[in-house]
Amino acid sequence: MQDLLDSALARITAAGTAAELEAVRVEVLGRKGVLAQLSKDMGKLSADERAARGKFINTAKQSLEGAYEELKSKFEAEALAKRLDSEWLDLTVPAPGARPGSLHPITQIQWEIEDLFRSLGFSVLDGPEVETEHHNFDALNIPPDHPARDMQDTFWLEGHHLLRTHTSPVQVRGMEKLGPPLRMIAPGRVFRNESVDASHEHTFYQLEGMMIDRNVSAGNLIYFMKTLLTAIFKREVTVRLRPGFFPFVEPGFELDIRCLICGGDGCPVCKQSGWVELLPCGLVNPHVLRMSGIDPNEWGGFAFGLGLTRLVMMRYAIDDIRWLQSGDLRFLRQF
Ligand code: FA5
Repeated sequence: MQDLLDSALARITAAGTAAELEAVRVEVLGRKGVLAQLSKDMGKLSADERAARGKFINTAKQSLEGAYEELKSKFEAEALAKRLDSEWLDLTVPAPGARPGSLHPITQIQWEIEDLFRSLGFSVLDGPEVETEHHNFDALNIPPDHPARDMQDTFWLEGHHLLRTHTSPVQVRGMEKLGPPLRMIAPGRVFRNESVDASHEHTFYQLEGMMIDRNVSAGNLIYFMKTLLTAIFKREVTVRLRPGFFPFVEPGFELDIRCLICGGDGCPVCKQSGWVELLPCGLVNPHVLRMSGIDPNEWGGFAFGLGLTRLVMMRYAIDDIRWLQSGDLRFLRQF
Protein backbone atom coordinates (compact mmCIF):
# COMPACT_ATOMS: atom_id res chain seq x y z
CA MET A 1 0.00 0.00 0.00
CA GLN A 2 2.76 2.38 0.95
CA ASP A 3 4.45 1.63 -2.40
CA LEU A 4 1.27 2.55 -4.25
CA LEU A 5 1.07 5.80 -2.34
CA ASP A 6 4.75 6.63 -2.88
CA SER A 7 4.55 6.05 -6.63
CA ALA A 8 1.36 8.15 -6.86
CA LEU A 9 3.07 10.97 -4.97
CA ALA A 10 6.12 10.70 -7.23
CA ARG A 11 3.93 10.98 -10.34
CA ILE A 12 2.26 14.11 -9.00
CA THR A 13 5.50 15.85 -8.14
CA ALA A 14 7.02 14.85 -11.50
CA ALA A 15 4.36 16.83 -13.44
CA GLY A 16 6.15 19.58 -15.34
CA THR A 17 3.14 21.54 -16.64
CA ALA A 18 -0.39 22.37 -15.54
CA ALA A 19 -1.74 20.06 -18.26
CA GLU A 20 0.41 17.15 -17.08
CA LEU A 21 -0.66 17.80 -13.51
CA GLU A 22 -4.32 17.68 -14.51
CA ALA A 23 -3.80 14.36 -16.30
CA VAL A 24 -2.07 12.91 -13.23
CA ARG A 25 -4.88 14.21 -11.01
CA VAL A 26 -7.47 12.24 -13.01
CA GLU A 27 -5.32 9.11 -12.85
CA VAL A 28 -4.41 9.32 -9.18
CA LEU A 29 -7.30 11.07 -7.50
CA GLY A 30 -10.07 10.19 -10.01
CA ARG A 31 -12.64 7.41 -9.83
CA LYS A 32 -10.14 4.80 -11.00
CA GLY A 33 -7.21 6.24 -9.08
CA VAL A 34 -5.11 4.86 -6.25
CA LEU A 35 -7.53 5.85 -3.53
CA ALA A 36 -10.41 4.15 -5.32
CA GLN A 37 -8.28 0.98 -5.67
CA LEU A 38 -7.44 0.98 -1.98
CA SER A 39 -11.11 1.28 -1.04
CA LYS A 40 -12.29 -1.40 -3.49
CA ASP A 41 -11.83 -4.56 -1.35
CA MET A 42 -12.74 -2.91 1.98
CA GLY A 43 -15.86 -5.12 2.27
CA LYS A 44 -13.70 -8.23 2.46
CA LEU A 45 -11.59 -6.99 5.37
CA SER A 46 -12.12 -7.65 9.05
CA ALA A 47 -13.35 -4.81 11.20
CA ASP A 48 -9.84 -4.04 12.52
CA GLU A 49 -8.25 -4.17 9.07
CA ARG A 50 -11.01 -1.94 7.72
CA ALA A 51 -10.35 0.65 10.39
CA ALA A 52 -6.59 0.61 9.67
CA ARG A 53 -7.23 0.80 5.91
CA GLY A 54 -9.65 3.70 6.38
CA LYS A 55 -7.10 5.58 8.40
CA PHE A 56 -4.41 4.95 5.80
CA ILE A 57 -6.70 6.08 2.96
CA ASN A 58 -7.49 9.32 4.79
CA THR A 59 -3.83 10.11 5.37
CA ALA A 60 -2.98 9.16 1.75
CA LYS A 61 -5.79 11.37 0.45
CA GLN A 62 -4.51 14.34 2.44
CA SER A 63 -0.94 13.97 1.27
CA LEU A 64 -1.88 13.40 -2.41
CA GLU A 65 -4.29 16.32 -2.47
CA GLY A 66 -1.80 18.49 -0.59
CA ALA A 67 0.95 17.74 -3.15
CA TYR A 68 -1.49 18.37 -5.98
CA GLU A 69 -2.73 21.72 -4.60
CA GLU A 70 0.80 22.93 -3.90
CA LEU A 71 1.95 22.25 -7.44
CA LYS A 72 -1.26 23.66 -8.91
CA SER A 73 -0.73 26.96 -7.04
CA LYS A 74 2.85 27.08 -8.27
CA PHE A 75 1.78 26.65 -11.91
CA GLU A 76 -0.98 29.24 -11.52
CA ALA A 77 1.44 31.78 -10.03
CA GLU A 78 3.89 31.17 -12.87
CA ALA A 79 1.13 31.57 -15.48
CA LEU A 80 -0.03 34.83 -13.86
CA ALA A 81 3.48 36.24 -13.74
CA LYS A 82 3.95 35.38 -17.40
CA ARG A 83 0.66 37.02 -18.32
CA LEU A 84 1.45 40.18 -16.36
CA ASP A 85 4.77 40.33 -18.13
CA SER A 86 3.29 40.00 -21.59
CA GLU A 87 0.27 42.27 -20.94
CA TRP A 88 2.31 45.12 -19.42
CA LEU A 89 0.59 48.47 -19.92
CA ASP A 90 2.03 51.99 -19.48
CA LEU A 91 -0.90 53.97 -18.09
CA THR A 92 1.01 57.25 -18.47
CA VAL A 93 1.16 57.04 -22.26
CA PRO A 94 -1.35 59.53 -23.77
CA ALA A 95 -4.17 57.87 -25.69
CA PRO A 96 -3.56 57.95 -29.44
CA GLY A 97 -5.19 60.97 -31.05
CA ALA A 98 -5.88 62.75 -27.73
CA ARG A 99 -5.31 66.51 -27.86
CA PRO A 100 -3.83 68.24 -24.84
CA GLY A 101 -6.17 70.81 -23.27
CA SER A 102 -5.29 74.47 -22.92
CA LEU A 103 -6.18 77.34 -20.66
CA HIS A 104 -9.11 79.50 -21.65
CA PRO A 105 -7.89 82.90 -22.95
CA ILE A 106 -9.62 84.67 -20.04
CA THR A 107 -7.74 82.48 -17.56
CA GLN A 108 -4.45 83.10 -19.40
CA ILE A 109 -4.79 86.88 -19.21
CA GLN A 110 -6.16 86.78 -15.67
CA TRP A 111 -3.06 84.85 -14.55
CA GLU A 112 -0.77 87.30 -16.39
CA ILE A 113 -2.38 90.25 -14.60
CA GLU A 114 -2.22 88.42 -11.25
CA ASP A 115 1.53 87.85 -11.74
CA LEU A 116 2.05 91.50 -12.65
CA PHE A 117 0.19 92.85 -9.61
CA ARG A 118 1.77 90.31 -7.26
CA SER A 119 5.16 91.64 -8.40
CA LEU A 120 3.91 95.12 -7.42
CA GLY A 121 3.03 93.98 -3.90
CA PHE A 122 -0.71 93.34 -4.40
CA SER A 123 -2.64 90.40 -2.89
CA VAL A 124 -5.08 88.41 -5.02
CA LEU A 125 -8.45 88.12 -3.24
CA ASP A 126 -11.50 86.03 -3.96
CA GLY A 127 -15.12 86.87 -3.15
CA PRO A 128 -18.48 85.07 -3.35
CA GLU A 129 -20.54 85.16 -6.54
CA VAL A 130 -23.72 85.12 -4.45
CA GLU A 131 -23.41 88.42 -2.61
CA THR A 132 -25.33 90.39 -0.05
CA GLU A 133 -27.10 93.57 -1.06
CA HIS A 134 -24.96 95.28 1.57
CA HIS A 135 -21.61 94.36 -0.04
CA ASN A 136 -22.74 94.76 -3.66
CA PHE A 137 -24.50 98.12 -3.18
CA ASP A 138 -24.94 99.71 0.30
CA ALA A 139 -21.30 99.61 1.46
CA LEU A 140 -20.32 101.07 -1.92
CA ASN A 141 -22.40 104.17 -1.28
CA ILE A 142 -25.27 102.98 -3.50
CA PRO A 143 -28.34 103.21 -1.19
CA PRO A 144 -31.67 101.54 -2.19
CA ASP A 145 -33.13 104.50 -4.05
CA HIS A 146 -29.90 105.49 -5.79
CA PRO A 147 -30.18 105.71 -9.63
CA ALA A 148 -26.81 103.92 -10.00
CA ARG A 149 -28.57 100.63 -9.10
CA ASP A 150 -30.51 100.88 -12.34
CA MET A 151 -27.22 100.94 -14.30
CA GLN A 152 -26.54 97.36 -13.23
CA ASP A 153 -29.50 95.11 -13.98
CA THR A 154 -29.49 92.74 -11.07
CA PHE A 155 -30.41 89.06 -10.76
CA TRP A 156 -32.05 89.13 -7.31
CA LEU A 157 -32.15 86.09 -5.03
CA GLU A 158 -34.05 85.56 -1.79
CA GLY A 159 -33.28 87.35 1.48
CA HIS A 160 -31.42 90.44 0.20
CA HIS A 161 -29.00 88.25 -1.73
CA LEU A 162 -28.10 88.64 -5.41
CA LEU A 163 -25.64 87.46 -8.07
CA ARG A 164 -22.90 90.06 -7.80
CA THR A 165 -23.15 92.62 -10.60
CA HIS A 166 -19.49 93.65 -10.34
CA THR A 167 -16.30 92.70 -8.49
CA SER A 168 -16.41 95.90 -6.39
CA PRO A 169 -17.94 94.11 -3.35
CA VAL A 170 -14.55 92.39 -2.95
CA GLN A 171 -13.10 95.88 -2.27
CA VAL A 172 -15.42 96.08 0.72
CA ARG A 173 -14.50 92.59 1.88
CA GLY A 174 -10.80 93.43 1.47
CA MET A 175 -11.11 96.61 3.53
CA GLU A 176 -13.14 94.85 6.24
CA LYS A 177 -10.79 91.89 6.46
CA LEU A 178 -7.34 93.37 5.92
CA GLY A 179 -7.67 97.10 6.68
CA PRO A 180 -5.15 99.73 5.54
CA PRO A 181 -2.59 99.88 4.05
CA LEU A 182 -4.08 97.65 1.36
CA ARG A 183 -3.05 96.55 -2.13
CA MET A 184 -5.42 94.02 -3.62
CA ILE A 185 -6.85 92.78 -6.88
CA ALA A 186 -9.89 90.52 -7.24
CA PRO A 187 -10.63 88.79 -10.55
CA GLY A 188 -13.99 87.09 -10.94
CA ARG A 189 -17.24 86.34 -12.68
CA VAL A 190 -20.12 88.80 -12.52
CA PHE A 191 -23.74 88.68 -13.71
CA ARG A 192 -26.14 91.20 -15.20
CA ASN A 193 -29.67 90.76 -16.42
CA GLU A 194 -29.13 92.52 -19.73
CA SER A 195 -29.58 91.69 -23.40
CA VAL A 196 -26.65 90.06 -25.10
CA ASP A 197 -24.92 91.49 -28.18
CA ALA A 198 -21.41 91.56 -29.71
CA SER A 199 -19.95 93.36 -26.66
CA HIS A 200 -22.40 92.52 -23.83
CA GLU A 201 -22.79 89.21 -22.00
CA HIS A 202 -25.07 88.40 -19.05
CA THR A 203 -22.10 86.59 -17.45
CA PHE A 204 -18.66 88.11 -17.84
CA TYR A 205 -15.38 88.72 -16.02
CA GLN A 206 -14.05 91.78 -14.26
CA LEU A 207 -10.86 92.38 -12.34
CA GLU A 208 -11.09 94.74 -9.42
CA GLY A 209 -8.11 96.61 -8.04
CA MET A 210 -7.67 98.73 -4.94
CA MET A 211 -4.81 100.48 -3.23
CA ILE A 212 -5.18 102.26 0.09
CA ASP A 213 -2.33 104.09 1.70
CA ARG A 214 -1.29 107.52 2.95
CA ASN A 215 -0.97 110.13 0.16
CA VAL A 216 -2.42 108.13 -2.75
CA SER A 217 -3.14 110.42 -5.71
CA ALA A 218 -4.62 110.28 -9.22
CA GLY A 219 -0.96 110.14 -10.37
CA ASN A 220 -0.55 106.73 -8.69
CA LEU A 221 -3.76 105.55 -10.32
CA ILE A 222 -2.67 106.58 -13.81
CA TYR A 223 0.77 104.97 -13.29
CA PHE A 224 -0.77 101.61 -12.40
CA MET A 225 -3.27 101.74 -15.27
CA LYS A 226 -0.50 102.48 -17.78
CA THR A 227 1.69 99.69 -16.38
CA LEU A 228 -1.22 97.27 -16.67
CA LEU A 229 -2.11 98.14 -20.27
CA THR A 230 1.51 98.14 -21.49
CA ALA A 231 2.10 94.70 -19.90
CA ILE A 232 -1.03 93.24 -21.48
CA PHE A 233 -0.85 94.71 -24.98
CA LYS A 234 2.95 94.83 -25.28
CA ARG A 235 2.56 97.70 -27.76
CA GLU A 236 1.34 101.28 -27.97
CA VAL A 237 -2.40 101.51 -27.47
CA THR A 238 -4.41 104.70 -27.62
CA VAL A 239 -6.48 105.43 -24.53
CA ARG A 240 -8.63 108.31 -23.42
CA LEU A 241 -9.64 109.33 -19.93
CA ARG A 242 -12.99 111.02 -19.37
CA PRO A 243 -14.99 111.79 -16.28
CA GLY A 244 -17.09 108.85 -15.10
CA PHE A 245 -19.70 108.56 -12.40
CA PHE A 246 -19.57 105.79 -9.81
CA PRO A 247 -20.85 106.52 -6.26
CA PHE A 248 -17.87 104.73 -4.68
CA VAL A 249 -15.18 106.90 -6.29
CA GLU A 250 -14.67 110.66 -6.32
CA PRO A 251 -13.43 111.81 -8.78
CA GLY A 252 -14.31 108.93 -11.13
CA PHE A 253 -12.94 108.24 -14.60
CA GLU A 254 -13.70 106.08 -17.59
CA LEU A 255 -10.62 104.83 -19.35
CA ASP A 256 -11.51 103.81 -22.90
CA ILE A 257 -9.26 102.09 -25.41
CA ARG A 258 -9.22 102.80 -29.16
CA CYS A 259 -11.03 99.78 -30.61
CA LEU A 260 -8.48 97.23 -31.76
CA ILE A 261 -11.02 95.30 -33.84
CA CYS A 262 -11.66 98.12 -36.33
CA GLY A 263 -8.71 100.40 -35.50
CA GLY A 264 -11.18 103.13 -34.53
CA ASP A 265 -13.23 103.18 -37.75
CA GLY A 266 -16.34 101.81 -36.08
CA CYS A 267 -17.70 98.24 -35.76
CA PRO A 268 -20.36 96.31 -33.79
CA VAL A 269 -17.94 95.76 -30.84
CA CYS A 270 -17.37 99.51 -30.27
CA LYS A 271 -20.90 100.32 -31.39
CA GLN A 272 -19.47 102.35 -34.28
CA SER A 273 -17.84 104.79 -31.82
CA GLY A 274 -14.21 103.73 -32.32
CA TRP A 275 -13.75 103.41 -28.51
CA VAL A 276 -14.32 100.56 -26.04
CA GLU A 277 -15.08 101.12 -22.34
CA LEU A 278 -12.47 99.09 -20.55
CA LEU A 279 -11.29 100.42 -17.24
CA PRO A 280 -13.49 102.57 -15.04
CA CYS A 281 -11.57 103.87 -12.05
CA GLY A 282 -11.19 106.69 -9.55
CA LEU A 283 -10.13 107.78 -6.09
CA VAL A 284 -12.02 105.99 -3.34
CA ASN A 285 -14.91 108.02 -1.97
CA PRO A 286 -14.13 108.96 1.69
CA HIS A 287 -17.63 107.84 2.67
CA VAL A 288 -16.86 104.30 1.40
CA LEU A 289 -13.66 104.22 3.48
CA ARG A 290 -15.57 105.38 6.55
CA MET A 291 -18.29 102.72 6.10
CA SER A 292 -15.59 100.04 6.14
CA GLY A 293 -14.04 101.47 9.31
CA ILE A 294 -11.12 103.32 7.67
CA ASP A 295 -10.40 106.93 8.67
CA PRO A 296 -10.42 109.04 5.45
CA ASN A 297 -8.43 111.79 7.19
CA GLU A 298 -5.49 109.41 7.45
CA TRP A 299 -5.96 107.11 4.44
CA GLY A 300 -6.84 107.54 0.79
CA GLY A 301 -6.91 105.21 -2.19
CA PHE A 302 -7.75 104.41 -5.75
CA ALA A 303 -9.87 101.64 -7.23
CA PHE A 304 -10.50 100.30 -10.70
CA GLY A 305 -12.83 97.72 -12.26
CA LEU A 306 -11.25 96.29 -15.40
CA GLY A 307 -13.60 94.67 -17.93
CA LEU A 308 -11.52 91.51 -18.22
CA THR A 309 -13.65 89.89 -20.92
CA ARG A 310 -13.47 93.03 -23.06
CA LEU A 311 -9.71 93.23 -22.51
CA VAL A 312 -9.34 89.67 -23.83
CA MET A 313 -11.44 90.64 -26.88
CA MET A 314 -9.13 93.59 -27.57
CA ARG A 315 -5.94 91.62 -27.08
CA TYR A 316 -6.93 88.83 -29.48
CA ALA A 317 -9.17 90.89 -31.79
CA ILE A 318 -12.24 88.75 -30.99
CA ASP A 319 -15.15 90.35 -32.78
CA ASP A 320 -17.99 88.89 -30.73
CA ILE A 321 -18.09 88.40 -26.94
CA ARG A 322 -20.32 85.32 -27.35
CA TRP A 323 -17.40 83.26 -28.67
CA LEU A 324 -15.80 83.32 -25.23
CA GLN A 325 -18.50 81.29 -23.50
CA SER A 326 -19.57 79.29 -26.54
CA GLY A 327 -17.49 76.23 -25.62
CA ASP A 328 -16.76 75.94 -29.36
CA LEU A 329 -13.55 73.93 -29.72
CA ARG A 330 -12.74 75.50 -33.10
CA PHE A 331 -12.51 78.81 -31.26
CA LEU A 332 -10.75 77.53 -28.13
CA ARG A 333 -8.06 75.58 -30.01
CA GLN A 334 -6.61 78.85 -31.28
CA PHE A 335 -5.26 79.75 -27.83
C1 FA5 B 1 -18.41 98.72 -12.74
O1 FA5 B 1 -18.84 97.57 -12.75
C2 FA5 B 1 -17.68 99.29 -11.56
N1 FA5 B 1 -17.76 98.40 -10.46
C3 FA5 B 1 -16.22 99.55 -11.98
C4 FA5 B 1 -15.41 100.40 -11.04
C5 FA5 B 1 -14.64 99.80 -10.08
C6 FA5 B 1 -15.42 101.79 -11.15
C7 FA5 B 1 -13.87 100.54 -9.22
C8 FA5 B 1 -14.67 102.56 -10.29
C9 FA5 B 1 -13.88 101.93 -9.35
P1 FA5 B 1 -19.13 99.16 -15.23
O2 FA5 B 1 -20.56 98.83 -15.05
O3 FA5 B 1 -18.83 100.27 -16.16
O4 FA5 B 1 -18.42 99.50 -13.82
O5 FA5 B 1 -18.35 97.85 -15.69
C10 FA5 B 1 -16.95 97.82 -15.75
C11 FA5 B 1 -16.45 97.21 -17.05
O6 FA5 B 1 -17.03 95.93 -17.20
C12 FA5 B 1 -16.87 97.98 -18.30
O7 FA5 B 1 -15.96 99.00 -18.60
C13 FA5 B 1 -16.82 96.90 -19.36
O8 FA5 B 1 -15.50 96.73 -19.84
C14 FA5 B 1 -17.22 95.68 -18.58
N2 FA5 B 1 -18.65 95.35 -18.81
C15 FA5 B 1 -19.74 95.96 -18.32
N3 FA5 B 1 -20.88 95.37 -18.73
C16 FA5 B 1 -20.47 94.32 -19.50
C17 FA5 B 1 -21.18 93.29 -20.21
N4 FA5 B 1 -22.51 93.17 -20.19
N5 FA5 B 1 -20.46 92.38 -20.90
C18 FA5 B 1 -19.10 92.45 -20.90
N6 FA5 B 1 -18.38 93.39 -20.25
C19 FA5 B 1 -19.06 94.32 -19.56
